[in-house]
Amino acid sequence: MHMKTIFNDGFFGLLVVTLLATLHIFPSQALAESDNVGLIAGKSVEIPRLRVIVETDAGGDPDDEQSMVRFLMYCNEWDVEGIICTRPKAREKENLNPIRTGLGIVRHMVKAYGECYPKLVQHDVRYPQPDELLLRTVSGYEDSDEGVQLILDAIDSDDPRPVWFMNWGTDHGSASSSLKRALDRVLKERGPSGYAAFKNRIRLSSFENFGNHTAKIGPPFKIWVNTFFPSIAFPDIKEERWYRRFSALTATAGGFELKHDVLTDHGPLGALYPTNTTNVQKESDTMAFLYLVPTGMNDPEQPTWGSWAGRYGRNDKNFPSQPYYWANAKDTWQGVTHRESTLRRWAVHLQNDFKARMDWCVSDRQDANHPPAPQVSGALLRTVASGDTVTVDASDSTDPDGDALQVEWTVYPEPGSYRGVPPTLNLATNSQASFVAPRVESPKTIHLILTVTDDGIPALTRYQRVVVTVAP
Ligand SMILES: [Ca+2]
Ligand SMILES: [Ca+2]
Repeated sequence: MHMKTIFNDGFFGLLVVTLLATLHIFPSQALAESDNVGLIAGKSVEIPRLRVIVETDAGGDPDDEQSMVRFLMYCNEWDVEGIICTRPKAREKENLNPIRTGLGIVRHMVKAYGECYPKLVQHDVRYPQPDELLLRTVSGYEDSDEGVQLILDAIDSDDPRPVWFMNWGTDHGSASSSLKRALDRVLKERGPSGYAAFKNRIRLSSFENFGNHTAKIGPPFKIWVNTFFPSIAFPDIKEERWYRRFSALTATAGGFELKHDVLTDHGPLGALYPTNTTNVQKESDTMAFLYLVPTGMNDPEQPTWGSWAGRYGRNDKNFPSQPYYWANAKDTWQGVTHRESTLRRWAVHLQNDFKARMDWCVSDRQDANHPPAPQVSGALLRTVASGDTVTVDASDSTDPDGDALQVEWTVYPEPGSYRGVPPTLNLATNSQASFVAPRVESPKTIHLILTVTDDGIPALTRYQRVVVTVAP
């Protein structure tokens, strides 16, 4: 049977989009569940804002403070339910912050964010009020209940969205994770079914600090993306833990220069970025939230799709039957097949984006750059038959500053299930591309990435992803 994209536009597209938005389902979830190809289509589906909680042992390795500067620059992208600080006393010698408690250090940073806020809201009205953020910045010390209570309140709320939890390590001298404590309490007070209902509302982009709750006490977390490990996935890179690669892959990408772009003339928050870490711009914890930045290309429910924190595969070694992921995936990019290619390919984009946000701290709207808005005509999820010509068109893409746009369509072979030679894209114009769907024996997916970069300073990039399911 000759199948075409069924609902790539119009009423049904709208209907599906509305449904997805109402149910807070990511388009990819619908895709994953639709083995009956052809029933699902989405068009410019906006990913619902994620609810997030950060748990940091700031006051130890100063790299938490580095990551916190960047995190606060992105807090317009999510609903930040809370920031939990687990270290009661800053570590002597290693941490040189004049403030000597973890909570004090982070609250001071949130206040610096507050000083930037009048400028930041000019660039995005979704930046949260500093006072609100300050109220949600709490202690997770062992003798405090605030962190545990914050987690209980967020997860027990009647908001239908799950909560993405990020533990940024609980290094020696830090209290144990408030999420671990919350789960202990819920299990004790609500029994196994109450515990399961609670746990099912949690998603993890996180370090592992949850004791028996990680794997021994069921159910498993719905999804855990470990942006920190593994360290020994590949013999050729030996003990290099994934979190240690962030600095190496991004520190100077696109000409990024810490002193020029963050530390000086970019307001009080950038000035708090510590420089006394083992690796320059270490930011070990940054990938936990970069994984969640909605760029148009990623979907947090799909670790194998790739993100600004790289691409992730199942951790079958340690958790063979659980939906737990780590950084063991490889991409081939610019001729290099390596795990690092999964992040290196986006490094310039993500550093330019950070740069622009630091500019927002001190600039009026008209004096800074803002990312473009890629727009694909037709469905983002399509089903076609072998031999069909698939056409994708991005000519409706825009830029809020009126910048000229560079538009690029590429096949991203690794996330797709089609394992033959990737199809060649025929480029009709800069914005329009087409390919002939290859022969398949069973339904296979091919991922196309639309990359749109403006010509502002710094140049900013956003994406869209079209997933084409090819039926025999
Ligand atoms: Ca940490
Ligand atoms: Ca722009």
